[in-house]
Amino acid sequence: MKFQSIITIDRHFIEQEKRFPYATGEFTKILYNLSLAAKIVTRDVRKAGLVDILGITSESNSSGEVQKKLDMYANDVFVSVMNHDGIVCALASEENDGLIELDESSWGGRYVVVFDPLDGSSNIDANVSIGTIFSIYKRVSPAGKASELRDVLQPGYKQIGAGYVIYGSSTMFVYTTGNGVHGFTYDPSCGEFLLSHPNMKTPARGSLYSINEGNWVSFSDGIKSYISWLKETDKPTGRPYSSRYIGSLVADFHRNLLYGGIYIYPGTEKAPQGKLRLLYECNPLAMIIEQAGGKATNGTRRILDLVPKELHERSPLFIGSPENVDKAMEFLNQSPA
Ligand code: P6P
Repeated sequence: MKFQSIITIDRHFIEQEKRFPYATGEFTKILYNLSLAAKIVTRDVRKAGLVDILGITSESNSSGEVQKKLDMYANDVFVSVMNHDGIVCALASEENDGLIELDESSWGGRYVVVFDPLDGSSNIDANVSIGTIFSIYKRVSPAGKASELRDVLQPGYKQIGAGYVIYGSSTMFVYTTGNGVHGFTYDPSCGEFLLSHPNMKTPARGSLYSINEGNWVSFSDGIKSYISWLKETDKPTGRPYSSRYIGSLVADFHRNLLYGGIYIYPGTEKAPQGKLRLLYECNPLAMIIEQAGGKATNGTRRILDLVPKELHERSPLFIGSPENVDKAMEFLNQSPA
């Protein structure tokens, strides 16, 4: 029986590292630690319905969202594996108000990790796919001292790595270090992430659109015109498009990355800057989509060019196939916001 070449994620990390002649292996260790945390979280997400980690806590996070036990557990897992060998000097998470306190042994760390440990957690009890999203930067503050907020408030184009884990019908780890996007599917029988989607590319145009149309009344005229245009019948442009929105960013993003289309979370009356966070949702997915040939804007500017001012700041997000994002921008730029 002829075997496909079986490439584990660890082997892929090492092969990617060869592109950097002076690599010390520290960056690779961060990727390894992230994949280890993903294996631990996937084990507990899979049995969430069986043990008492479903349901809600009395806590809420920096955005005032009630925290699900599983997302707090996931946060602890990622923090503990990241805070292990002094390579990371600064950690920031959706679940923590400020920078996560790391001990003095981390002061020599040269890297920064920003993450959303379990996005879409409001869907946990309904067994809907959820995800982890992460970004990796080089520190900008002087080494040997405690990290500073400026280490995490970097524009997205400074990311040296980004990715997500989707806990769906199978668990996948999808990442980029600026050399294409690569997807690995978890095989629980051997406890390995195996390369299943090498060099992922999103279609130039797709016919899926993802937006919460429940917010229709607060959409700008440009967005209303664009969505209405998608619903018209026009065979040459593949319209009407299909609406697909599960309300779990990683699941909606991953499907559109593979099939083509656009995901939109615009400003609304309730959230004028949109609901999604720039640092640990928009930026990592924007790096992934650009590496896969797609685009990501906030409606006027490239997401990766935005300079964050606050840790949990939000941004409108238009992300997906390049032709779909360009068409949406045409409508937005025709009508006043
Ligand atoms: P809405 C989940 O809470 C989340 O942050 C994303 O995963 C998801 O895409 C979005 O919010 C859904 O928001 O307002 O449509 O329910």
